Amino acid sequence: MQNTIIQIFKDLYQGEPVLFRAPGRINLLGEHTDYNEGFVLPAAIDREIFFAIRPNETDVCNVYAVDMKEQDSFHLTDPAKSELAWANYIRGTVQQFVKAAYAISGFDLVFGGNIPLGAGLSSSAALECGTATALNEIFELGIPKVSLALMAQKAEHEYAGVKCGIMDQFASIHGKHSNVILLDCRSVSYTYHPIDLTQYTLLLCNTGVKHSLADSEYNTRRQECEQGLQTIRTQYPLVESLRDATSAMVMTLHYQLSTVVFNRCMYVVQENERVQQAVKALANHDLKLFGSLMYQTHAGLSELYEVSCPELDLLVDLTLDRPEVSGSRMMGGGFGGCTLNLVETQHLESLTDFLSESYHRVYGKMPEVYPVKIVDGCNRLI
Ligand code: GAF
Repeated sequence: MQNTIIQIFKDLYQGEPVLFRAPGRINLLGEHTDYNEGFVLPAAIDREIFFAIRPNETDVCNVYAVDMKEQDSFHLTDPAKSELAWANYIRGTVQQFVKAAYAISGFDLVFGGNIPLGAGLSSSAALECGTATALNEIFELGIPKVSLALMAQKAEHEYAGVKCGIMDQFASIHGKHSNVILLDCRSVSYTYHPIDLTQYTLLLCNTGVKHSLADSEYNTRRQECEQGLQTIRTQYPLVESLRDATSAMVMTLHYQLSTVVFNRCMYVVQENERVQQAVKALANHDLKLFGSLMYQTHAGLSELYEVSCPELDLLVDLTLDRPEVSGSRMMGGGFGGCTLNLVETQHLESLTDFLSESYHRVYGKMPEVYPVKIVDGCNRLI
């Protein structure tokens, strides 16, 4: 893959590029908590995008997307959006550098990778973060990693219109081999926690669907949380975000919150508590407990937060009678994409067959199933 990207760069632009990689991410626990200033537990995975890049000493940025076989060119100072969805992640990122007056020039870039699109594995965050990391290095800007993640997040807000939290960009940049990241999304401070996967595999199972309401419902969930927060604050003024609320507080306000908003708030409060329990389970090498927290998260996302869908629910339900599965849940924003499963490695093959056949029987298509490994975040390769 890397060699193909470099060769295409040489064919298109001549000369020797510098090579970077940017990974996608999984999230083990802490879903829809990041924009509530809560806690998340993501990790970077061995599904990646490679970037061959070189400054071209003009003010034009030329980008070729190998997988799409599409080309985009834009002037550095032109803030316009492109008709090509993928191009906006790059344009949006470049604009963050321009707006902050960092000294960059135009560049030639070829990228391609193996992060499945629309699967909830943050291919867009990888595109933003890889671009940000590459610009930071080739123009020797010395921007700290946390700031790069925040710039990448802003690109997503402004050029994709999704008011995402910081989790995906943070994980792509800060990933660490064999570790999950406990990220406090309020202070953007973090600690690494090793996950002992000697006998287990993290298995993604892709429904192959992305329901069209995903982006609009995501923004609606943010508003509902904000609405709940305002009501909670009338009685508990010290609560700055849902991260500070407790189940008892939410219960007290049961009659002042609509059922929907009550459920959203309850889910977020409980999910933050689960993340804390999950970190303790990891420290105790207790992947059974960790897995049961994953199931609880799925139930919350499905019933209280209402961001699951029948395809995701089926894949999770299918694992319930399988003792080799410690935990299973939908992952990411919801309404499609993947489930994440914590599976005893020795039973991986039989489980994969079972899930694939059962899903096929109901939906008439095979889900894509991929075991993933936890790897380092964005870096320069050559
Ligand atoms: C998407 C968003 F981009 C993240 O910020 C996060 O909110 C996630 O959905 C849900 O946990 O991936």
